[in-house]
Amino acid sequence: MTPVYLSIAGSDCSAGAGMQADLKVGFALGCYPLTAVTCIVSESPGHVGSIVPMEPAFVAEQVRECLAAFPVAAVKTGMLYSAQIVHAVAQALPHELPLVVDPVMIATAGENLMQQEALAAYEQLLFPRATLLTPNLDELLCLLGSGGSILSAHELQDAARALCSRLGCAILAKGGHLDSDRCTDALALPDGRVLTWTHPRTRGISTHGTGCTLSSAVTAYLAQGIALDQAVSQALEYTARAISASHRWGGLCALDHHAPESAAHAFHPGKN
Ligand code: PXL
Repeated sequence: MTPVYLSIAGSDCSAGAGMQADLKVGFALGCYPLTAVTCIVSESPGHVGSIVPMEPAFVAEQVRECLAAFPVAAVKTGMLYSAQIVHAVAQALPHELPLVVDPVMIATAGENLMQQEALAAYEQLLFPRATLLTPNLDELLCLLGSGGSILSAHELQDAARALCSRLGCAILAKGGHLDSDRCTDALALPDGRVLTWTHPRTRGISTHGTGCTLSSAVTAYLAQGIALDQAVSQALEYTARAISASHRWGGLCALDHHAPESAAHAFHPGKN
């Protein structure tokens, strides 16, 4: 049976991030991705216009509707925006499903995607239930509340370990914003292990939606029954492929989630 997962996320009309990224990843990885929409964002790469949040009760209604009708095997949260939406989601979610929380706070372009008060609600209601949190550098510093900086892969690992022991859930600290030629990502696990992956940086492109793509890919692999460390490893590979195959629209960039072979199949169906 096709694995099903539920993404609770915002809509990005430019189809790079948010639920549009979740849909692309889910179908590319052979899953059926359901989407409960939290906000509608008018944006394009490098620019966020307006954010229209949904009624919290309506977000919860979408979640319950999906859970009642489909065999959901894993859940991901993306942009939740407000404390009220975090509350509504926490109430609607069952405790037993694997839960990936992408703590979306700030867009790559710099705009706030979360209201300040939502942080306390996340800490109280969602982090204690998360299987995995996927903060980028800024989010990691904010969650640690240390006001410091993370400058090296080593510091990234220490920060991931510190947040993991504080929250008791696995932390995938994304080092994509570190200033170096190679990117390191660190996974701190509650059993004390810290795993790292290092890969060369893809230069010359400025993507949007990589965080959503990565957290969605981890959720898709978890929905397929793959163990967390393997799910993260495969999701990092998938995201690196999507970045290197991204569409370039003049100065803009959108991730491509189709392997070259599947594009060829789509264009030449008679030849196979
Ligand atoms: O990449 C973070 C993100 C998440 N969700 C939505 C977004 C963005 C970034 O722009 O629009 C809906």
